[in-house]
Amino acid sequence: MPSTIYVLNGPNLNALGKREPGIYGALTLADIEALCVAEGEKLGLEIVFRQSNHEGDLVDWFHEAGEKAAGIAVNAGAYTHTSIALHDAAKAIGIPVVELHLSNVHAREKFRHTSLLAPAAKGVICGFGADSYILALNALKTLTNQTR
Ligand code: DHK
Repeated sequence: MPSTIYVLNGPNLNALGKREPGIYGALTLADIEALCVAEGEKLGLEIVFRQSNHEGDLVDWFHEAGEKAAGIAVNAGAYTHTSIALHDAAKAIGIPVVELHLSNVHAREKFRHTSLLAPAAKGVICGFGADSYILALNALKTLTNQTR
């Protein structure tokens, strides 16, 4: 049975493609979902791909993934920098969380240099555009081979 990985996306990522393409790239979130599903097929991972602009949805999906999945790849958008609730949710579940970003947040505004989620994550990938998602899935493949 393939392991299930939740790929979760936070606020404003529904606008990818038209949102600051010089920073976030030309691909839409649907394009990125298709790339993730294709990579999942290669890796033997079933991908559950979701986006919400609401913090509580993301918290609920962390808990759902904790019951149903082997790991989470999450681009929490701006909630990365503000959300104690997502930090606590990542700590409340027993599966690895990989934080990811399209842009290199460390080369941008200072307020993006802090992640409240990162201390609760297994690791962080940023700066590789849509490839950040692919790298996160590969990291989770390795991590979940080590766990379930
Ligand atoms: C996406 C966002 O929406 C920002 O709030 C983060 C991240 C960076 C990204 O690069 O994917 O600061």
